[in-house]
Amino acid sequence: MPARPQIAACASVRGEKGKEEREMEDGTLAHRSEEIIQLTECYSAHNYHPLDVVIERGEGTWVWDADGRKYLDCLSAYSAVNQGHRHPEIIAALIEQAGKITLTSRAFHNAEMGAFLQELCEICRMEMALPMNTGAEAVETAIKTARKWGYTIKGVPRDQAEIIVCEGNFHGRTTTIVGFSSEQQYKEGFGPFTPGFTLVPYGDVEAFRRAITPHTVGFLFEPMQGEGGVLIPPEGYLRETRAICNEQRVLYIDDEIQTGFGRTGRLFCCDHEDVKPDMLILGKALAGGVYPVSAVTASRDILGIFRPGDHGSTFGGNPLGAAVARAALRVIREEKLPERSAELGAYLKGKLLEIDSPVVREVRGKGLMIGIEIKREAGTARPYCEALRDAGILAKETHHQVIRLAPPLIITREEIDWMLPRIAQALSGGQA
Ligand code: IF1
Repeated sequence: MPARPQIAACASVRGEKGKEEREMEDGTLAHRSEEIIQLTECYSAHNYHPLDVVIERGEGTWVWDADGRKYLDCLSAYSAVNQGHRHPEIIAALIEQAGKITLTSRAFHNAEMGAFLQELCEICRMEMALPMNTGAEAVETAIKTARKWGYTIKGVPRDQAEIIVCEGNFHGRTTTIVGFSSEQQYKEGFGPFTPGFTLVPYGDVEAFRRAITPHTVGFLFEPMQGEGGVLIPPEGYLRETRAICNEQRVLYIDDEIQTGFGRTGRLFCCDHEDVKPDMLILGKALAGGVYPVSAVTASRDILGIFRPGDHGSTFGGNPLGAAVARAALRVIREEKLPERSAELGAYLKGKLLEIDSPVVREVRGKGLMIGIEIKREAGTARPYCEALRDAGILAKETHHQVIRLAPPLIITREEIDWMLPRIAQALSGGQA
């Protein structure tokens, strides 16, 4: 490669990492991927440590790398691509809307946003929605909503509002949100942080009850923790904390950015305990991984607290995102993705539990959000993810010990059957 000088310099700084050349099926060595990785690592801030695979194309459950190798995607871009890559109906909506108008700003109305929010509210059984773009922005929106609700409706004294959050939480990367993370690395070097958050252990109803004060305005939680390592709270936790929030007039703020839209085998994860949140925070699969669209949905007495000028976003509610999200919601409904996720997730988890592996500590999950926890004495999950990649399956480790399996919800039983022996081989302990 006639490398530009800066890239050559970066490559030498990078040293050993990423220099591997994997053999192609026809015996040739893969070079394009390596060149692209070098270029990327040279210019990109190193805020990630991706697996050494360059994805160039995707369709449905499958992706192809820059050297033509094919992989089954078991991450789905952290559950954003629940509908599968480039779902034809979603792409058609994108193209059709791109032929009309993409962005108006909220200084004017656009012809798509109203219908999008109506359809979203119907599917969420809510009355109002506030559209944003990324998950973190929607979480920030929920925090602002809970605080303003606390001051104007609940009567909390000015600037005294408290929000209870859980240890192991992941709600995004803004300074306010990382400020209440229990993960040191997410905060280290980024302070000072926003006050007003109280951490409690995840899954502990009594600890939650004890943390409530007259100034508590909200309980912000994930109904299953993804980044926390695919953690499921004890049965009854969602129901009991819901009841306490009702008693104490605390808003129950359910972050389903990752667990929403069928991922855990129900439309929303809180449906497993028949619980209805006060605020439901959505993102990722809301627009099928085709466009960043997020939203907070709630009742009129909660989202009704906003006045013009209180909050906003240049891109929030834009017509391109709205059209894409409408199609993405239609696909979830028409293809019964929550039902598929429940059925195929139960099948996959059942088969994974049958694998007799010396390195697996536990297999857990709901629907198609499954974690395989590797025993500490067998090392971290990373080399197993690398072995899976070499076998044609893309998964990413979380919290060092857990391999997360979260394929698109359109996955078929045949594709699961294709994966299973490969997963068994990677977990055989003989280091594939
Ligand atoms: C990254 C995890 C997944 C989320 C919940 C809000 C957000 C997320 C429950 C923020 C985002 C992502 C972001 C991604 C890694 C990822 C993740 F491993 F960190 F936990 F999905 F599993 N609430 N989750 O899961 O949404 O602003 O990113 O749109 O690379 O940081 P965002």
